[in-house]
Amino acid sequence: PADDHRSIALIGAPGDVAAAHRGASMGPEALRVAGMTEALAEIAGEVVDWGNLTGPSHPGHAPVDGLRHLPETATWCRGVRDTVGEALATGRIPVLMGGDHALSMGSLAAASAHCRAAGKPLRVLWLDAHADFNTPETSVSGNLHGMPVAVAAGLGPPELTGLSDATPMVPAARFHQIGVRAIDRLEKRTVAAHGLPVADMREIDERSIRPVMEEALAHATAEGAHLHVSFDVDMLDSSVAPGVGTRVKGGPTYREAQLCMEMIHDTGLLASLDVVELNPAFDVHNATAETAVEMVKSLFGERILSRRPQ
Ligand code: 4U7
Ligand code: MN
Ligand code: MN
Ligand code: MN
Repeated sequence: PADDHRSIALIGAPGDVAAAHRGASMGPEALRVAGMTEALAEIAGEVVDWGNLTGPSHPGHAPVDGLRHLPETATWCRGVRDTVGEALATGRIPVLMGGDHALSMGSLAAASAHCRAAGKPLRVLWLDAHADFNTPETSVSGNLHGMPVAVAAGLGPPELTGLSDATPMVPAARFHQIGVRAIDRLEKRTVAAHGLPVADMREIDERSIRPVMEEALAHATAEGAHLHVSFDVDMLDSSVAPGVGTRVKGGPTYREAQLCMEMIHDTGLLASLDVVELNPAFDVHNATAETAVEMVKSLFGERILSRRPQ
């Protein structure tokens, strides 16, 4: 597919109210310091940094009915939804810089409304160590950054499942998850009950990244879908990405993850992106932010040689 040169809207969302550890609120600035804007300008063409959204800071409350900071999370997600929606409506590719992963409920709400209005199929690639498929009933933490996929699929509190113009925003079958290696005991049952398509690390180990990604991308390619990529930086093995709130060993190597990104670019379908869960409070000399920027460069077409390998 031909490279399209739609302009990119960089949107900072410094919200960490839905995470276990504070500090993801420093993510957008750390990504800028690591050169996100310049990298995108060089590879993808026109980039405009729309600055940071504002929203509630972390109140430090205990969970209520199995959910922590529901009103604050909903406020952040509405802001993200409206701004990502504006970027899509004006023909731009929104790149959301989080912030915690609950913010993706806002970008998915926008992407799904946009696709419904345009009559376009939506596919979501969820790159994460976690399935993020908890509900208030299954969650051990009550933290909403562990629930965005379930919410998008219609499970959870109405304040969130109703963020878009239809419920579910994105049916479970339209997700593909890559890199998963930590699912909670009860969460596993929900994943099975709803048939969430998960390529876990064992599958990647046994089959290797390329066929797994080819399969995950085949549906989007066949449909000419709007492809939304939600990149939770903790997808990367914790040795290459220490700067996240929930580190998990046994993840994709730097090159395996970069190959995922290169293959996504080659589809020509990337239409919206989240980069979330970077937590500079845990990082070492901003190295995880720099790695995340390298991954985003590959997503937008940076390659080792200028020719495509056979
Ligand atoms: B992330 C967890 F219990 N499953 O629900 C939970 F292990 O957005 C972690 O993927 C969720 O980083 C991780 O709290 C959320 C936990
Ligand atoms: Mn995660
Ligand atoms: Mn599939
Ligand atoms: Mn996540």
